[in-house]
Amino acid sequence: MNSSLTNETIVALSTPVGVGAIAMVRLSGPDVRQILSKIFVSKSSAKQLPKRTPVLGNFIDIDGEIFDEGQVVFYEKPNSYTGEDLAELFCHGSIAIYQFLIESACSAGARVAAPGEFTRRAFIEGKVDLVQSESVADLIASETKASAKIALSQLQGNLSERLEEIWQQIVEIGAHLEASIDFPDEFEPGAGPMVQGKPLFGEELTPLFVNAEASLKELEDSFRSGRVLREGARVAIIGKPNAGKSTLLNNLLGEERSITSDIPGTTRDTIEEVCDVNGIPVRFIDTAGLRDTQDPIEKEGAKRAYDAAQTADLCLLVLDSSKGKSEFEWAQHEAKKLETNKLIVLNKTDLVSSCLSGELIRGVEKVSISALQKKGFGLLKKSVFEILTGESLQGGNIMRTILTNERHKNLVNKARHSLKEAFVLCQKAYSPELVAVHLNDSSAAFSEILGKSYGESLLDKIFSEFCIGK
Ligand SMILES: Nc1nc2c(ncn2[C@@H]2O[C@H](COP(=O)(O)OP(=O)(O)OP(=O)(O)O)[C@@H](O)[C@H]2O)c(=O)[nH]1
Ligand SMILES: [Mg+2]
Repeated sequence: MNSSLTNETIVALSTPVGVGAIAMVRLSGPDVRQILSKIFVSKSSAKQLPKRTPVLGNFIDIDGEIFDEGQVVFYEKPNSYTGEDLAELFCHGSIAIYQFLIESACSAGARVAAPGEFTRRAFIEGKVDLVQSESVADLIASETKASAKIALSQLQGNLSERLEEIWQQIVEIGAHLEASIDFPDEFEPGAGPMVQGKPLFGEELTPLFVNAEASLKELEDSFRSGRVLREGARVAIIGKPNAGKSTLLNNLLGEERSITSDIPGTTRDTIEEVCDVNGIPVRFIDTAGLRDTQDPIEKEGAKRAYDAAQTADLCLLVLDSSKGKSEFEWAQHEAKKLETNKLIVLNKTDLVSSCLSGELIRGVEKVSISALQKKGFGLLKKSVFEILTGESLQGGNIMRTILTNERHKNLVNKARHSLKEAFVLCQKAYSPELVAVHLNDSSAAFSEILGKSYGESLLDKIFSEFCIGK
C-alpha cells in the first residue's frame, strides 16, 4: 500500500465484529464532512457539526431512508487520532446496521480501510512515531495488566524518549568527529572549531562511547523481561511422586485442575494451565512424579516431564520437606541435569518444625510453602516473577523503560555493534571519516526504529499485523 494515498477517506468498524449494544464505525480523511452530510442527519439546529461533541441524529442510506438512530463525534484535523478530519459514528450494535453504515459511507465516497490504516495515517501525519504505532497493536493484544502498562508507556512515548536520548549521545560523538573532518587543518585535540563547547577526538571521546554503549546494552538486556511481559512464560513443575506438584498447580489456579491423592504416581501425563503471576501470563506444567520405574507408562510420563523441564523458562523443583535428606539429595542430583532456570520449592512445611536454612543448591533460590494450607504463595509468585523477568517487583511495578518488540531489539543490537566498531577504530586512531561511517550506521538504526526513515515495505509489514479499524 502506498502511504501517499491519504487523499482517500477511509471507513471501518472499530469495535469487535459481532453483536453488541453499540458499535463504532470510524471515518478518516479529507471528505469526512462531505460524507457525513450524506449519511447523517443531525437532530440539532446547528448548521455545522461541532468539534469533539457528541451529536444525536439519524443514519440514512444514499436514498435518504433512515436505518438507525445514533451519535457522531467529529474531530477536525490536526486534532484527531489520525491527524486528519475524523469522525466516530456510534450506531446500534447489530451486524446488519454497522455493515449498512459502512456501505452507506462507501456509497458516499469512502473506501474500506486496510488493517492498521488509521494508525498508519497517524504515523504519516506525524502524530506518533513508529515505536508508538507498534505499541497500539501491543496494547490491544495485551492479556495482562503488566503487558498493558508497558504498551501504554510506549504509546505515551517513554521508550521513544529514551531512544532519542541515547541517539543524541551518538549524534554528539558524531559532531566532534565532523569537526575534525570539516576542518582538518585546524583540528587538534583540545583546539580547532568549537563543537558543543569543546572538540574531542581519540582518547577524549572514550567516556562518550562508553556511556552510549552502556545505555544501549542496558536497553538490549531489558528485552529478556520485555519478551516475558509481552508473551508470557512456561514454568515446569517437577519432583518425586507425592511431593505435592498437582496440589501446587491447583492452588495457583484456584481450581481442582489436576487429580491429587496420597498414592504416588497419580499424575501420569503433563497438564498445562495459564495463571497470572503479578501481571504476566505464566503457563504452569504439572508433570508426572520422577522415580526409577519399569512401568512403560510411567517411563513415558517421566520423559514428558523432562521434555517440559528442558524447554521451560523456569523449572520448579518441588520437594517434600518432611522427607528431609533424601529429597534434598534428589534435588541436587536433578539440578545438575537441568540447564533451565531453577527454583526450589520446599513443600509440606506444615509437617516440619523448622525449615531448611542456607543454600541447598549453589546459586538456586528456594521458597517454603504449604500447598495444602495455601501458605507461601505470595513469595512463590514473587520469586517466579523476578526470575522470569530479571526485574525486582517494587509494589507490583516495573520502573524502567524496557524493550518488548523483537524489531526494536535487533536494531538496538545493530546500533550497539556499529558503535562498538566505531569505538575500536577511534581507539586505533583510524581517520575520523572511517569512524564516522560506523557511527552513521549506528545512527541509522535509531532512525529505523523510530521510523524517521522507512520504506513502504516496512510499514506494510508492521501495519498488516493490525486489525482493520485500528
Ligand atoms: N501435609 C501436606 N500435604 C500435602 C501438601 N501438599 C500436598 N500434600 C498431599 O500430598 C499428597 C500428594 O499430593 P499431590 O499433589 O497429588 O502430589 P504430586 O506431586 O502431584 O504426586 P504425583 O502426581 O504422584 O507425582 C496428597 O495427599 C496431598 O494432599 C502440603 O503442603 N502439606
Ligand atoms: Mg500429581
